Amino acid sequence: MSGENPSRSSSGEALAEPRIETTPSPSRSSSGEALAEPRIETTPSSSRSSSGEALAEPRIETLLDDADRAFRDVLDATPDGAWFAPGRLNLVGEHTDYNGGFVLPLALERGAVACVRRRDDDLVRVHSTDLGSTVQVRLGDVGPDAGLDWAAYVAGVGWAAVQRGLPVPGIDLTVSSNVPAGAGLSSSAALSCVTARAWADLAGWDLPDVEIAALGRDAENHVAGAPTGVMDQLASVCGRKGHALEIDTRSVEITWLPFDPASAGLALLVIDSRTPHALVDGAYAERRESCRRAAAALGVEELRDVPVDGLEQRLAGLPDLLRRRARHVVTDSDRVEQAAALLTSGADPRELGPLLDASHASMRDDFEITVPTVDTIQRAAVAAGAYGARMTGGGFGGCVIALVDAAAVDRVTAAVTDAAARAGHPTPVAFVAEPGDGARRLR
Ligand code: GAF
Repeated sequence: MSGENPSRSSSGEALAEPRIETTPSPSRSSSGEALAEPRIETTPSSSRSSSGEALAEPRIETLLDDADRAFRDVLDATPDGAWFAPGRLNLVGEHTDYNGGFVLPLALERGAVACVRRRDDDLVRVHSTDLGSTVQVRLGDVGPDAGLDWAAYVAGVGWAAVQRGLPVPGIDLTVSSNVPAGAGLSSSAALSCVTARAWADLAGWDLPDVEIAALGRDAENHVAGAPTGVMDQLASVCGRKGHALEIDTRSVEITWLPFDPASAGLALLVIDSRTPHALVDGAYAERRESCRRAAAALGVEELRDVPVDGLEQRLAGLPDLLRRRARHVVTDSDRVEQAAALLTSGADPRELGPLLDASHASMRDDFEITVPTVDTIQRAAVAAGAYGARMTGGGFGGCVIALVDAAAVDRVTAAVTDAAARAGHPTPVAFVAEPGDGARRLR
């Protein structure tokens, strides 16, 4: 794509900006995984088909090799370093983060690896090995409506830093990710946060982690046009191995709570329905607007301010749609507090199960963000013995998480695969998640 206003780089080279070149990579899916069906992965580092055949899944080292090779081959340069930022998985508390409520996400061990070099001009050159796409833009041309496509999540971080008055050098960046896109696992936060972490390190911005996350969120909200809340980027930057993060999204206070399903003989199974969603679609923004209208009608600043006690009575005067939207937000935020109390008390994590089921029902019936593919998987997982299961993420597709006995992973995976096939849905892909660390420099 060529813009109408050709400009010049500091080296005098003529640039038509932004410039987006896309070369299809036929052997890889958008998540970078080898395409082979059915894909049933039972551990984060190795995958298994339903017939037991091991399937290749790119590991961090492979992502690093890919990004490093592209840096030399496509950008014809040598990186200053390499960084990683994870995708996130939300245990409970959906669509509560833009209502000032509570969320309980964890950082995944999957994520985006970026090789990055600081430039001494104002050019931003980025390449995605997964998409086979290269984008080149001058910092001064980055902003809302810049038409940067996926590269808005990278270049937008520079724009967000400029808004804060930070000194912003240009960068070269190549990225490779193993977070499936549109699966509700925040592939976008992994991209914006790996960029923010790397840019901050190379430019010497001395910012606390929550500010690094805010740079990523501003890139997403203002340049990519995805009206997200604060959860995904905070989880990606502030995640800790073996912990879930209880986040008060109003104060942005984070409490790290030990969460280690494996030590209790459990597994957190993530089942991708392979029905992708897109946050820039109107439905997410529509839910935000409904919540704002419900809060206004209730005379509160945010739905966070509505107590869960006596909820039905408090909401009784609202039109049915707003009543159900508000009920979901208030009860799901309360489920986060209940889940956090369980984890804090050291209770058996199996006790989280009913909260997961209740959250799914609330998303399905009140917030209306589930779709038949995820409902089928959620039901099948519970019927096959999961302690609880729910869709995770923004909704309208994506992944279901199920808390299962470690020994039941294969059985539950087979049951959801079978249920999806019988309903004529895409073959799901499953893997076991463990809470990992947040964004960091790799070398
Ligand atoms: C998406 C958004 F990016 C988050 O901010 C959050 O609202 C989530 O959907 C729903 O809980 O991931």
